[in-house]
Amino acid sequence: MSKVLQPVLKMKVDELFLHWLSETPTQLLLKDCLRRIKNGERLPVADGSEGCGVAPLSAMLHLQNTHRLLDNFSISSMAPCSPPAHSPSSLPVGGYSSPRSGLTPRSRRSTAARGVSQKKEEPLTPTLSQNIPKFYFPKGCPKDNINIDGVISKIEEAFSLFPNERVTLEDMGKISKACECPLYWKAPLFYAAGGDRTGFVSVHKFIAMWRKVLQTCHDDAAKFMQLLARPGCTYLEREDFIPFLQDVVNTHPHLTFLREASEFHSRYITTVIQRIFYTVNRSWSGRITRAELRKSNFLQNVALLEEEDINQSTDYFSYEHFYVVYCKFWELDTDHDLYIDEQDLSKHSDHAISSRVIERIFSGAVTRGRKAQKEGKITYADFVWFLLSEEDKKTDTSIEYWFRCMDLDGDGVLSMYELEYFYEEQCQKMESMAIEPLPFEDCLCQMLDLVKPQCEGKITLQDLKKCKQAPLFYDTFLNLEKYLDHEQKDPFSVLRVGENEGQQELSDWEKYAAEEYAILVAEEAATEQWNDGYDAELNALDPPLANEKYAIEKRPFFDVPSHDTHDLEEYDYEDDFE
Ligand SMILES: [Ca+2]
Ligand SMILES: [Ca+2]
Repeated sequence: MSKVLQPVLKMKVDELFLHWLSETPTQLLLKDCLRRIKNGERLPVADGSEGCGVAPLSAMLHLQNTHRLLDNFSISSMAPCSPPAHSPSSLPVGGYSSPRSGLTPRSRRSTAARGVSQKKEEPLTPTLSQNIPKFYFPKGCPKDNINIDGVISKIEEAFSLFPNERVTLEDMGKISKACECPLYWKAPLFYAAGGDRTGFVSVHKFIAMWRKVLQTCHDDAAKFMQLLARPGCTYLEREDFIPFLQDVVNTHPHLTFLREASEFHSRYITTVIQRIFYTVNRSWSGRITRAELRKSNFLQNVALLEEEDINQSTDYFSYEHFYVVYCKFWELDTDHDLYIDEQDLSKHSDHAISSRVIERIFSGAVTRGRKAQKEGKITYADFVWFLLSEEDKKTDTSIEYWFRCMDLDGDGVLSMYELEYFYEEQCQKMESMAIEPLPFEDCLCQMLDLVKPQCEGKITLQDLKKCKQAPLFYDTFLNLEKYLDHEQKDPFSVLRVGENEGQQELSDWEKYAAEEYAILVAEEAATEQWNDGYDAELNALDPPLANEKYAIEKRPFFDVPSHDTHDLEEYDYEDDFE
């Protein structure tokens, strides 16, 4: 067939050449070349050769480009341009047609018409189509030197050490290591091989599962996703992390004290899951993609779990951070039903936060996309997002969080009207404290100076991320206490902080959590001491009364008033995720 089409191709080439010749830039170029030749000048040539060869050369280049263009249209009729595809999904499907459908229309039309469309499908030499290397690897770029059989035989060896070559979750760590995975991949590996149904995994089942993973997934993000995601899913939802995190709670050496307090497992797990989504799920979709996982530091943190103190994982796993978040919530949630309303939240940080922005939080500005909530209430999970955003306004998620709150009409721009609306409340508060507030116009000038929006008078999310002054900006409108703190500071101190950025400084969140944790621990110690003395006295008088008093005074974590125990048992993870 290609022979039959040969003359047609030549015609096309001639046609394109003529077209090229008739173009104004070509004619100018040729005229210029002619002038140079007449004047005896040298001609600039790309490949180092000289002389009047330039015109034919560029003509050739032009033709080559044409070939490439055509090539893009007919690529599917050629041998696959990528390495033998490991999965059909490795290239986007939409842009290409199957070889058959590529040929059919041509054979039908070939006798009828001889237009451009006919020749578009002219099969080009495979070498040309193979010039486009595969560049899209959703499951990681395959490595040539991986010896799957070698890896498998190591795993078989590990299994052979167990009776009947069956391994329970308890011993799964050894298999995880044989797979060259971080230790805490053990539960995901166990469940992915069906271990939850039988209580163990057999060597055959496991190897069948792992071989498939190795063949289709070529980096850690792809493998982890494959293990955790539900079948056929290309993203991770909050619930997908539960078995993995429950195993961390059950087996991590730094969480032994948490193991005994099983009613708090779900709180810790909820906190970690919210922190994972807060940091990793940059799209706010509630679905972590492979690309998001790959870009984040989450898997490095998982790998470090077996080496470091769990509190070193300040982005996700820190127990101390969990303790701070949970205690802060407990203080606000006075009836301990795990929901808080506007009034509860306004008590945070001694009413420092503007009631107008709290109203926005409850309007769904930053909780949309999650399940419908109780009327006028937010959950503990929502509070995790609030506290992280409130105490560290430098992170991207926090900047987005407050932007959503302040962008009343949701047009992606903070208008002067929106800024004034929030500033008004700050002014009222200051006046009630006998502080003379800066007039809005002056404040606005300061803020525009600070943020330097690209488009005059319109502050966008991008502007706020770029200016590195988001904390000062947001606190001016949303948190009076912090705003007044900023005001008292030497204005150059902000700049000096910026200068040291190269060094690993604690984040605002890490500083806050460390301070609060120290305070909570000190309070706890004081309470215990007080209780000990008080108990001794009361015990002598009236034991039941003493016990009652004790129950009220104790810290929330290890002592939950008994009437709550029932609620906690009923309370499943689902509620936390709303
Ligand atoms: Ca409540
Ligand atoms: Ca707006």
